[in-house]
Amino acid sequence: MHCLAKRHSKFMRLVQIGQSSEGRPIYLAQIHPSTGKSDRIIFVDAGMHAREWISHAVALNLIHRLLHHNSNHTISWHVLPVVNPDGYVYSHEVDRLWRKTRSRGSSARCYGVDVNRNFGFHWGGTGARKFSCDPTYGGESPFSEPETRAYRDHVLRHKPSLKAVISLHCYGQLLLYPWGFTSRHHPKHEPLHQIGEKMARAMARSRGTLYTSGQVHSTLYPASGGALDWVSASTEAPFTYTIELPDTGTMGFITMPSQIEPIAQEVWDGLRTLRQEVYQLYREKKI
Ligand code: 0X9
Ligand code: ZN
Repeated sequence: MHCLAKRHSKFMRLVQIGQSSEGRPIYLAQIHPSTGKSDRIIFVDAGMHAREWISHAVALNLIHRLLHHNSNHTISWHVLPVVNPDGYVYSHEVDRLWRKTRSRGSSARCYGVDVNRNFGFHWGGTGARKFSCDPTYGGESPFSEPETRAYRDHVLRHKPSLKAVISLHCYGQLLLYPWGFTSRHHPKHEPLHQIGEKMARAMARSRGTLYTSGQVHSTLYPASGGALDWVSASTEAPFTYTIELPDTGTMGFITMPSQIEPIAQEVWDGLRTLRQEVYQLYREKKI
C-alpha cells in the first residue's frame, strides 16, 4: 500500500486512521477520481474478522483495480483492507481460525472481542455474547476496542459524503443489508433489497456465482452491535451491505489462493453496479 500510494500519488493517499490494541497502524487507502477529491465516497472495509483472509485479499485487489481502471465517475473510494491487524497476525502465527481482536479487558478471562459486535447500536442484543471466551463476544462496553473506534471515527469524519459502505467477510455467498439486531424491516428495506438483487445479478455474470441478497437477521442470523447496523443508523448512507464471499467447497473460512482473482472479479462487477447506482442518485439530485 505504501508502494502504491507513492507510485500513484496523484490519485491515492494512505491515511492511518488508528492503532490496534497491540500498537499496529490501521491504514486506509483513499482513491480519488482524476477530476480530484470528491464529496461522494464509497467505503469498503475488510479484515474485521481475522480468519477471513479472502476479504483482505479482495480489498487489496480492489485498490489495484481502482488505480488501473480509471473511470469518469466523480466518486472517491476509501478502502480499509485490515480493520483488525492484531487478529490477522495471530491467525497467521498461532491460530488460523482466530476471529476476534487480541485485547483483554480487566475483568475478561479470554482474549479478543468481536469487532462486529462491538459497535454502539443495540450493543449486547441478540446474537452477541457477554462471555469473553465466546467468538461473538461484544466487549466490556460499546466501542471498547481501538479498532472499532478507529472505524467509527473515520465514518463520522466523512459522514456527509458517505454514500455506500461495504463490509467484506466470508463465507456464504450472501449480500446482506441491515438490520442484524432485529427482524423488523429497515426503513430503506425496499431499495436495499432491489439494489442488492441488481448487484447479485452483476456478480453472477463472470462465472455464475450466485449470491443471495437479504436482511442479516433473517438471511443469516440475528447479530447485534454490528458495524453496518451502526453505520446505517448513524449516517445517511443509502447503501450498506455486508458481502459474505464464497468459500472453496468444504473449507469454510479457508479459501484457496487460486480463488482470489475470480472472487475479486465478481466483487468488482458488483461494486461497479453499486457505483452506477450512487452516480445515478447523484445525477437525479437525490443525494
Ligand atoms: O457474524 C458476522 O459478524 C458476519 N458473518 S461472519 O461469518 N463473517 O462472521 C455477518 C455480519 C452481518 N452484519 C450485521 N450484523 N449488520
Ligand atoms: Zn466476518
